[in-house]
Amino acid sequence: MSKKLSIVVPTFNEAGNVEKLAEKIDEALSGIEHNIWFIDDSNDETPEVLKRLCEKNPNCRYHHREGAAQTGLATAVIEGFRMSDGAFLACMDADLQHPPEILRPMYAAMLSGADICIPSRLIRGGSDGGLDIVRKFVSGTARWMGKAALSSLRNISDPTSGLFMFRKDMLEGAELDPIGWKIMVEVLAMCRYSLVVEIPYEFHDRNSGESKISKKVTLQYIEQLASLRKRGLDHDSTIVTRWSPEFTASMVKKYCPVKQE
Ligand SMILES: Nc1nc2c(ncn2[C@@H]2O[C@H](COP(=O)(O)OP(=O)(O)O)[C@@H](O)[C@H]2O)c(=O)[nH]1
Ligand SMILES: [Mg+2]
Repeated sequence: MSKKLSIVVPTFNEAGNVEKLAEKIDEALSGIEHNIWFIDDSNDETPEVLKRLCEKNPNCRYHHREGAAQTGLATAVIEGFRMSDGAFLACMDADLQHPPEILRPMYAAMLSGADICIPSRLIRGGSDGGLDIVRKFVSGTARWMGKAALSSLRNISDPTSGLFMFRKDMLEGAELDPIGWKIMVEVLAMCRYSLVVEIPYEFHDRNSGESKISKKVTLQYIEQLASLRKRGLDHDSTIVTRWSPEFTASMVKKYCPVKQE
């Protein structure tokens, strides 16, 4: 069975980040078969930067879409999931707020039998240090609302982030139709799975450029939750396991140790 990993990265005006991100992902996943799919809605020079990057890095692919800018994050990620060829799929932001080094421990969780691996800022060993007080408040409220609305989010410590990895075959038969940005919420509510593994990670400041979050995105999230209360599957029997930093390190050693050259 293939163990290939595809990382889907949505981009909107991330020219200053994509090359560094690709380099760090390749470094983090040395020895692991992987590719990186940039799904781009930019209206700046990002497509040219991506074109050059893909010409020199055989692990990189990009798909540029016209006319979806700033409304297209979730559709971009879904398009990337469908296009990519990995047996395991990950979603990661382009701005290096999600540290690429976390991909190897996430991959170890998948090889150990997880259906989904969700890194968390909110368990021992994690940190949301990159957020200012307003974003902390908004993010805390979004989590609370999600858990109140959906059984699939109830036992997940950090359900509203955009960083996760899962088995591609979970998409078969799943009707994903997200409004707005919260693609992981959609996957958690609409796919079938039984084991979720959480591992700790440290959230960082944006490397370059600006956040594109807006009030509209917040309103779309509320709309999405209301819709998922009707459409979402029941997940009361899902098992959620939390790995400590020490256990995570031991699982990396066991399943995908870094080979010394
Ligand atoms: N393809 C695509 N990507 C987007 C869009 N909006 C945001 N992104 C990307 O989604 C990720 C998260 O966006 P960001 O602005 O960093 O949000 P924040 O981290 O919540 O402040 C980044 O990689 C963005 O480039 C969009 O409309 N289309
Ligand atoms: Mg960001």
